[in-house]
Amino acid sequence: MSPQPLTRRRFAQLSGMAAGSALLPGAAWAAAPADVTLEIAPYTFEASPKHRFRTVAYNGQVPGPLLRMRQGQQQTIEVRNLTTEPEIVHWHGLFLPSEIDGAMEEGTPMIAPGESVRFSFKPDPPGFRWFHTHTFAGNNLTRAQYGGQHGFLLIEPRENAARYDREIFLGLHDWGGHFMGGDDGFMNPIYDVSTINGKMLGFGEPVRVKQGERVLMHLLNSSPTEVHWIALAGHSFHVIALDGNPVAQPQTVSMLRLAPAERVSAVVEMNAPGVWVLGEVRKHVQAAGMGIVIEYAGASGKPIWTQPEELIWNYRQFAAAGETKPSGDEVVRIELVFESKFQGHGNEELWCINGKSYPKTDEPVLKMGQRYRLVMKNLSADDHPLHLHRHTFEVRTVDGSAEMHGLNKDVLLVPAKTTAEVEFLAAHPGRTLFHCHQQDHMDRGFMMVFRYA
Ligand SMILES: [Cu+2]
Repeated sequence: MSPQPLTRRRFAQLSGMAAGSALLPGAAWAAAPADVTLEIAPYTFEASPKHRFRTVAYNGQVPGPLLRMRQGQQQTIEVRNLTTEPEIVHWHGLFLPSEIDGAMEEGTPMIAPGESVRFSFKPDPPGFRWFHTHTFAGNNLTRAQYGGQHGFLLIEPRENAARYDREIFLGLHDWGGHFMGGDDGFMNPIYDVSTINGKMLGFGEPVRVKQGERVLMHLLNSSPTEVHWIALAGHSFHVIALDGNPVAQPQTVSMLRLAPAERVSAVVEMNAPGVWVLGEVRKHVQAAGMGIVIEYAGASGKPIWTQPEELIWNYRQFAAAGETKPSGDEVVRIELVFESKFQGHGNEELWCINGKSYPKTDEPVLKMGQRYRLVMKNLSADDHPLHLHRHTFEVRTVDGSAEMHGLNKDVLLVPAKTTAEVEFLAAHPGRTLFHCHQQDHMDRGFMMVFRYA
């Protein structure tokens, strides 16, 4: 079978589909080179000489390649699946049509083993995004998010206002998961090894800095299930963006909390010469490897860690100052209650939204141009990182707080026994997945799809 060569005219037609985006079999595109090629293939990486993991990765590296795109500038991406299982790539935090966003539940086709696909899109919105697989893992704690398919994506704004001397990307991940029964009878994944950029503390290259530099750090938690707390001994973080979106009030904080899929962008002023540890605040997680050495030019010696006494994080401080009026009738409320159903001792629980587990969950219908408020009531005993695909939402209340505005995200951690409310504008027609970003929870039904009228 010989595919039709792709003419420029045909390319233009396809590119015009679905709001500037297209998906078609790779063979038809052989003539034009892609801007980005992602090869999904088995890969063995070394977190330390004693900790090697057989996984699946992008382009033979963990994390995958750092992709930089310019806002609104057409990108052609080729994805080759060299594994023996169907795969899919989700572009987390982008406003993409459902057919290429990268979720089966939205109708994105999976990429068959051995198949290549090409698609093109105009990346938006600007900021720190990422890409990752969106498959099902179930009881196999090496597949889907448990593996190595994740990478950084920076969409450069048309104008870049941030002032910094150096930009670094740090990815947090956990490996070697196995299920462990808790006191409550539930099974939860726990991990042997935790890494930053694929290495355990002391086994990767240090981040080399100079005194007086302003380093812009982009942190991503790509962990399948774990929330992480990060500090840099001797330094503080000036947080300028959450989930890639500039915050209304940048704040200087001593530590960061990142739920699965969350991102933090922070400027660190390098004003304390020495050799330091940037790592997980909780001792047992840092001992499992989650740390990286920050080394000033000319400094030497053993990396220094100072143990903070408590875990501190507060979303609200990044929202706009002053009082915010609660929304009125112009906003349509969608009430969502999260609960688990016990499946018997030694089993994982089944997760429900309004009493139903995916694929039986409701499919609320959104009206283009309407603003919606998701009222997320978490009745369960777990914290959940909730993610809305293809849209950015504004955080309005967390844990009974006063109404706020100016905090725009695509993932929000809703703690156990609390309610959080977020608002979004229905501006991107197409099936839209909403789910808990904890892999074991989404695999156990914690998902629903919004449709557009
Ligand atoms: Cu969850």
